Amino acid sequence: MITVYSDDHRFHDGKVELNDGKLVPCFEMPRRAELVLARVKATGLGEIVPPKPHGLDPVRRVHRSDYIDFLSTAHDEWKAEHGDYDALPLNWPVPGMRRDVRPQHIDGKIGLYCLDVGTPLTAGTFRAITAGADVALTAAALLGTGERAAFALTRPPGHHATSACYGGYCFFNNAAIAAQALRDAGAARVCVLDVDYHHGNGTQEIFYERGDVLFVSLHSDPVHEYPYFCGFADETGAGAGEGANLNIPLAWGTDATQYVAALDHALARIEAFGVDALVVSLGVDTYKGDPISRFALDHDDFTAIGARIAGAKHPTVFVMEGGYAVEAIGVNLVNVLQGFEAAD
Ligand code: SP5
Ligand code: ZN
Repeated sequence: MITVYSDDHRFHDGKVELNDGKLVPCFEMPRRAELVLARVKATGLGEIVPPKPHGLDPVRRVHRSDYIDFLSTAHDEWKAEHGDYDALPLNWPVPGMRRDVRPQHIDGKIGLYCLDVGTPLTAGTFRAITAGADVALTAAALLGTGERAAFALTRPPGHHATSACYGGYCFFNNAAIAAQALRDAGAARVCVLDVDYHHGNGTQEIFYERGDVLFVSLHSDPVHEYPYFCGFADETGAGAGEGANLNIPLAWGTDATQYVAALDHALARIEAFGVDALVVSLGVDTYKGDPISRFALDHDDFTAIGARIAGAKHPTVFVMEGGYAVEAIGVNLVNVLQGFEAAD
């Protein structure tokens, strides 16, 4: 399997996030991608290629232009107002307040375009996420050249980013950008299968009213887990998208047996829908040693997950998402890819 990778992810390197009421070093760090890359090399998974520049037009297919424009200047505006350190929001337009008056101050804008206080926006964020989108787009394009699968080794992750809101360590929704690119390249029906520990609220929002992109997510039940305010089983899509959204919330402590049963249910739904290509939002924060998560999967279980996904027999783009047990991330993530390859 070809891996697409760019060093530019390093330009996004947040210092601290608010966790459990304390400022702690960011869980989402450059070393994550570096250890995955090292594991790809050590296992001989396949060729590693750089991304091709695609520009922002394919990003505009899933994100609002005013949001992309905001991200492109946000840190400069923050720096001019506050100083040269990471930007974080402090105020939000909750129900009962106004979203229709465009704020002129960066502190207002950042509350409008951000969903949590755990996602520092840094001086290099825009450069990193632009490269990240190129990585996802280059991986998606490989399917059109006859590759059965490709791996977009990218960070920061993407699945919490909605059409016009960042958060959950995510800015550009790389999986959604890849899925849309596959549609635009001629795939009539595409599925995004999200196996990250957290619900992919951004991907869900982007495709919620569309019948051409199925979104299926296995995740920790939002009654007790981030992102808390969506990801429930009764969210099934709307309008033309009714029936094209499947959430499978799972309990804290979910083990491999329970997880694989849920995955088989998800794959059956994908089979029934019928798709031309599959995008996997590949988070490995389902690992038992993850510092912010509460599932119980072990190294070998990731191999089994990859094999199960291969059984769907669709051209597949894997897009890296979460996974914060950094020393284990390379093994866990590449195990999925090796399990997929071995099941061919
Ligand atoms: C892509 C992705 O995996 N994003 C995850 C964002 C999670 N942000 C909130 C983390 C809160 C963790 N709190 C649990 C701490 C356990 N003591
Ligand atoms: Zn996650």
